[in-house]
Amino acid sequence: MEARVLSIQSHVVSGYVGNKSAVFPMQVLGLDVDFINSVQFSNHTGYKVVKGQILTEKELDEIITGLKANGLDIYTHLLTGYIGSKSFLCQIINVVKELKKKNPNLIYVCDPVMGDNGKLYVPNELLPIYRESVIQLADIITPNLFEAELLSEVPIEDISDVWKAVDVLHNKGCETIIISSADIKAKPGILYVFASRKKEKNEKYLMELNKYPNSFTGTGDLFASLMLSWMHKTKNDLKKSLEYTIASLQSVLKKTLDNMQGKGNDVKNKELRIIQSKTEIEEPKVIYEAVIV
Ligand code: PLP
Ligand code: PXL
Repeated sequence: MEARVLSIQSHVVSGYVGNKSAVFPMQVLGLDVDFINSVQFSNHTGYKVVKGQILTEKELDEIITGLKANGLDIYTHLLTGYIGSKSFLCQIINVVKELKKKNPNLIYVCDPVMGDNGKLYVPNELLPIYRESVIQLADIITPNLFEAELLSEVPIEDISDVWKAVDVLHNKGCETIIISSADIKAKPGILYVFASRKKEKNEKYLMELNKYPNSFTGTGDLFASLMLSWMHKTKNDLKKSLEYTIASLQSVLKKTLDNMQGKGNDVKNKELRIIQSKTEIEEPKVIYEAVIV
């Protein structure tokens, strides 16, 4: 079946986060993507000035009402990322429920963006909503380590804690959990990817990557969109999807780093080179294997 994706994320006029990071890879991989821009900002929030507009929950509802009125609200996938307010998140919950009513097989891929490295960057009040309402509706979630800790309420120190947190999240009703870039204290310089799918049986994978000496903005958004695309294209082969996703992601990071050479660490030089990586997105060359746990 053909994929019809609805992606509700940020738009930035300049640079690559949110929909700007997620939409092109999905389109290049052949998915038909409709996108709603939850904000329209000049640039991402890591720059010294940010200007623009925020879509309200009422405006989101209006757009969905228009789609519905024309019978355009039939999607195979919904993708959401950074959401900045409680009222918008509650409206997203309504959208998920309505789209799932229209297509009971709809796959909801949720990146529960809340913070990183111990720091929350959304209002506190979003946490219980993600924990008690959103995770239950999501088919695939892609939290980072900090978000997995917040959602599961399991403190994470080592790898066995990660699997405990993953089990808590499965028990809340989410089938597939992917922790996209985990920096475990005991293993500096290594970045882990954890993935677990619980259906009739439980499938678990671990990837060990060498960490790039820099951090970039928009990688989480790119990760989720690549995972969605590859799960569709491989007919839900979790292992292959992880390997292809990481291969493309690392190619984008390498191109981005190469482009920074001699230009300095200025925030605008760190924008992901997604367009320039079109070939590597279409034909990922697998280097890291996902190992069965
Ligand atoms: N950096 C590297 C080197 C990665 O391989 C990955 C993905 O696994 C990421 C970053 C993704 O980071 P995040 O999901 O925290 O944006
Ligand atoms: O990558 C997440 C993200 C989404 N939306 C906006 C952002 C960022 C990260 O900085 O600024 C507006």
